[in-house]
Amino acid sequence: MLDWDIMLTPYKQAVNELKIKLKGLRDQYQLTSRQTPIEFVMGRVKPVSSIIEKARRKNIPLDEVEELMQDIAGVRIMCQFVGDIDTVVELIKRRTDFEIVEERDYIKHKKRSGYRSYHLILRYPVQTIEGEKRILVELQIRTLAMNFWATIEHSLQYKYAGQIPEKVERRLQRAAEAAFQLDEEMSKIRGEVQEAQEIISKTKENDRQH
Ligand code: 0O2
Repeated sequence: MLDWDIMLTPYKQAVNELKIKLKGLRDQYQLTSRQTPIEFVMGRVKPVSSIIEKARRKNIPLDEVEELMQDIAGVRIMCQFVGDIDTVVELIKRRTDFEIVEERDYIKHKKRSGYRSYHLILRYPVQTIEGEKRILVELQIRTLAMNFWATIEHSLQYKYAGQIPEKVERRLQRAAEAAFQLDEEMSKIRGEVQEAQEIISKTKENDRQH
C-alpha cells in the first residue's frame, strides 16, 4: 500500500522551493526597475484522486507514477507578453539547481483543443531525511491570455468529464484563436504598455517614499 502523504512530501517541498525561487527572480527585476517577464507564479501538487484517475486513464501502475507521471508537482509561470515566455525559458535553462529532461512547445504546436503553453519537465533535487531525492516537476509557462483560456477549458473538461460537446469544443477552439490574437495585438503595443507600467510603478514608489 502506497502512503501518499509520505510519497507526496518531497513534491510539496519542491513546489514550495520553486515558487520561492521564481518569485525571487520577479523581485530582482522589480528592484532593478527592469520590466519583469514574470507576472506571477503558481504551484500545486496534484491531488491524490487526480493522480489515481490519470494513472488509470494512462495505464500507469501506481508504483510507477513517480517516474511515469511528470506533473505530480506542477509550477506555472504567467507572463504578460508572448515574447516574455522565451526570456523565461532562457532564464530557466541557465540555472544550475535542476536539470531539464524534456521540453514541449505547445505554442508553436498548439494542441487540438486549442491549448497553448510552453512546458519544461525538470528533474529537481529535494533534500530529504533519507538523502537527496530527484523528482520530476512540470513547469508550464504561458501568457495571461493563454492561462485564461486554459482555466476556462479545464473547468469545462471537468463539467463534461472530458467529453465536451462538439459545439462547445468548436467555440473553445475559436476562443483560443481569439486569445492568441489578443496576445499578438498586445505584443505590437508592448513598448507603449511597458512605458505606462513604468510611469505607474514610479508614481507608486514616490508615493511610498512620501
Ligand atoms: P491538472 O493538474 O488538472 O492541470 P495529458 O494530461 O494526457 O493531456 P501529458 O502527457 O500528461 O498529457 O502531458 P502534457 O499535455 O504536456 O501536460 C499535462 C498538463 O498540461 C495538464 O495537466 C494540464 O495542466 C495541461 N494541459 C495539457 N493539455 C491541455 C488542454 O488541452 N487543456 C487544458 N486546459 N490544459 C491542458 P492535467 O493532467 O490536466 O492536470
